Amino acid sequence: EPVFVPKGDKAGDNGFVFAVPDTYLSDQYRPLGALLTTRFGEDAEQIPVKKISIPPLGEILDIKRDENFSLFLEKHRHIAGKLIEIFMGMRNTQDLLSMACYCRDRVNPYLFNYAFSVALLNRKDTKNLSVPSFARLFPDKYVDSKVFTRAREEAKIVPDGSRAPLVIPKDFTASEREEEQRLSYFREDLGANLHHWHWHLVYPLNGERAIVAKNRRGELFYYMHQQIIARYNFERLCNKLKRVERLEDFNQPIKEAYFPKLDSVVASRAYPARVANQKMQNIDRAVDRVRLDVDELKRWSNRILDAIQKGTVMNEKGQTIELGENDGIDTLGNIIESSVLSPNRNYYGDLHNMGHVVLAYIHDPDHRYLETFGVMGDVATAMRDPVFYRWHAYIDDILQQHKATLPRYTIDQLNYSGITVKDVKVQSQGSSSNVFNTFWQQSDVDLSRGMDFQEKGAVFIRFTHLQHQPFTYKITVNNANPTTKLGTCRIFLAPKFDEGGSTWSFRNQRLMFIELDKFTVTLKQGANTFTRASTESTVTIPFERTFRDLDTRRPGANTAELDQFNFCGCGWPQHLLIPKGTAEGMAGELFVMISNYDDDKVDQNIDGVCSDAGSFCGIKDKLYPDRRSMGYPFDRLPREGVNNLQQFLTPNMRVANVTINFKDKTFKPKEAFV
Ligand code: CUO
Repeated sequence: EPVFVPKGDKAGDNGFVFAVPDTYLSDQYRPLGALLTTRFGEDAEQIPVKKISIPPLGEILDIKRDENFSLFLEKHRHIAGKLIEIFMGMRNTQDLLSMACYCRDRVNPYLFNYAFSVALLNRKDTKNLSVPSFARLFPDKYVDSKVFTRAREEAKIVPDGSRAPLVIPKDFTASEREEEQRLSYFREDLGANLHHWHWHLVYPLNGERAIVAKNRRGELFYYMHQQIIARYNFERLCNKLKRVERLEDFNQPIKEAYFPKLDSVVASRAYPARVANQKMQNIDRAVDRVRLDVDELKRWSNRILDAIQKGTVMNEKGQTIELGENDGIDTLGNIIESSVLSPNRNYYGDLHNMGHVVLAYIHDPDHRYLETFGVMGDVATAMRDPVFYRWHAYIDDILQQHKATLPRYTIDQLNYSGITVKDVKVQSQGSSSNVFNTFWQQSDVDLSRGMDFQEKGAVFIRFTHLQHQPFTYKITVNNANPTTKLGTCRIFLAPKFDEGGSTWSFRNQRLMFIELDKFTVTLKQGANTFTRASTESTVTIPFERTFRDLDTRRPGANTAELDQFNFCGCGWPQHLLIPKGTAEGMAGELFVMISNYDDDKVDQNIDGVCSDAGSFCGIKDKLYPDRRSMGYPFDRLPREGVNNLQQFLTPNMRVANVTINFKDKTFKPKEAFV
């Protein structure tokens, strides 16, 4: 018999003892009963919940409801792991719902949302449910805090249906005097930050081994973040800035500052700023159970670099594990990040996570000002801060040192006998061949669900973000073999020149290639021409999914159509597929390769959901969909005698010269580029 959430908990029938709550959140407001009804609306849906016995929450409650929550803090990670285990352990969805209701009322909201989302994504009985967009639940992590006052005003005065979208200016965190501000459209992009949050949700650090130990997760940590750095560097060159400098010297002042202008609704505090020229400092914060000397980060780095030199790591039992040609990067990714899969966290430490923590507490390392962490402390907001890229460039450099020890690809490992790429073209409508067109576009997102106010209905926020005109690739391939062959078409893009206007050495340019797409092709004997739309990319998720729920609350919205986009939020946003380019036209090199499918294929059926951003996110509940090392063929140093891209090419590869034209014009929502 379903009843509402239990009141006055007592010993349960399966031996668990309830944590007896003093109050329910809603009980405090019971004297205001009538008001409560209006607040939630008389037509609010009431969901029956089964009465069950549940384990005590214990230390899970150590993170207070009004604290900020960080996956980079060991204490928070550990607690999140516990809560995930509880949600995963519920016998059926009814019990899960009861548990969720019970926790929702007691547990820190970010922690609850994170752990519950991980469980929904990983439980067999819920994995086809959609996880609500994080930006809609916690818009405070994505939107200039000023907008909330305006939103409340708008909602109070204007009836639902007639409200105008609230426009957020494109540049709200700094003026043009700060050159780093040229990259704010990338760092503060809603879709990029949502992708990053979602990636870490799909690949948690703690929790049941089955959830953490996803296929090649350490390698994907390396590759997905390497690609973010490559994309960031590409954008920097578009904006006449040098590639990001890795944060290597931990005693040097950090010249870039960041002032987030975000308020945490849960913590009722502004996210602290990071002023210019601060240095990393030793952390000693009892409240967060974290104490760490900056020197410790260097010690961990040196041990990892030492292991890379030796080609082996040592596990906790003192045994030696080889860093193999194919799986060494996976082990190292888990060591550096670090996840519970690290073979020796005691020795190799927690380098990447603790770097985030030290940078996130740089303004109050010993808690004397009772301040919480800055944006670097949270995967939902970290990409906003310029120092994120400096830190990750440092992490990537270590992983690249491992890649530099690997055998170089031989011509045989690169070539596909009998296959020649004859021609590569990009076509954007209305432009000559090999031109990408970029511009500013506005999009509306309804964020009212994450806002706590009485008024019903939607309040739309209007963002301005980079966008490109959709385009198609047209690729001609000759198959001189006597039979039909299968190949994997791999498409990458890099700037043609470095920041000084010179052509690249292969060693440097290989790190600049951003993956655009990867798909299987069937090659009959002789000439084959195939086309592929930019929207089909296997690194991105569709525009509608980043900005999903866009129209669901507007009259006449096609909710069925939007529902199909509601599954998987992990994936680079389609609107950032192509870097900004320049007004005068930025020269790029589009690289296309057809590799031998026999060496690429992974035998599995990937029909179904969540396969469209496989390159960055893997495929839900499946093996990573490409057997090659991630980043192939650019993940290693070149063979002897190759100094530039042309020398690297084998007949199954081809490079097209392309131009990225940026038009400094802002188009209205859904308005097409003309
Ligand atoms: Cu994604 Cu540092 O790993 O943020």
